[in-house]
Amino acid sequence: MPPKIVEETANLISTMEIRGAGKIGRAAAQTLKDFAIGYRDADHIKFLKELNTAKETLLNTRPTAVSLANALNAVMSGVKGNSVDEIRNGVVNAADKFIVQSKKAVEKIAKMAAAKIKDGDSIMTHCNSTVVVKGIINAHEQDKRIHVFATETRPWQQGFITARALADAGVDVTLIVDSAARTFMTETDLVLVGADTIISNGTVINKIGTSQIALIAHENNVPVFVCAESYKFSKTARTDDQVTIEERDTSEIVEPSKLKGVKLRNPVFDSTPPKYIKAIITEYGIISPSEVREVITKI
Ligand code: RUB
Repeated sequence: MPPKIVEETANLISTMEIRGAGKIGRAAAQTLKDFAIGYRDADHIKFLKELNTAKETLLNTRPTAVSLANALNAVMSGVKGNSVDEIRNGVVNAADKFIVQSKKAVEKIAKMAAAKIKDGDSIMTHCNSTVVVKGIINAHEQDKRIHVFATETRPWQQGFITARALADAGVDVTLIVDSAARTFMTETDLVLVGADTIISNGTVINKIGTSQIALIAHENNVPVFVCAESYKFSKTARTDDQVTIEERDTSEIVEPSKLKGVKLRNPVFDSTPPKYIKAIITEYGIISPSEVREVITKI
């Protein structure tokens, strides 16, 4: 049985109260740290076993964002020594390091994304990405006159979170339904989206519908920029079929009794091929999708 604190975070991630690839990674790292701090037994072998169970419990919450696995592995890489104290210190230090670096990366990428936005630009974004929202707000704070199309993002409506955050910051934002993306792409100068997982061939896995938006952007010669911290890069997946696309309960789409006899599917992420992506903005700089492989070997 995983400890209560781990079960609680796992539950918050599964039910999407904690959501978004970066936040999921940081919450998981923080939880392993809190578990280690609160551990009271003196048996270090038992501690290691329980740490691994905690890690697996957190890992099994959502399958698509590699940021979760990368965050947990970063924390577990701090495990060394033959006593509970040594192991605890290692976990705490590694978790702190991951969280600090992750937040720094978000700030750095947001600055670079803001620099891509010109005065007068109209931006389209999909879902809710912390780093994208920060980048847009940065550009607005630089007194650039900008406008944002935020897609609703069915079925969870994360676009509402994006639109609310931008409006609260004073950004001129219009919420549109997902199927209006093509209609408004003709008024869009650039697309900014986040990522859950980036694989070595430059494919970006993000919220379902991202690939349609990227395709429409491509048709209209509108550049698509993906904002992604390096812990969203997968060191193992070589093709997109090696990444599990999460399928959530279909009751998120419609109350099942309303459509008796109708099959429903609810995949919540999709893959955007590299040819539809202008560049990926990372804390190490702005790279083309073809450079992902090289960056992965360095991180
Ligand atoms: C969120 C989503 C976001 C990425 C990036 O999906 O697809 O675009 O996770 O977010 P969900 P961030 O709501 O299903 O978790 O930039 O905040 O890491």
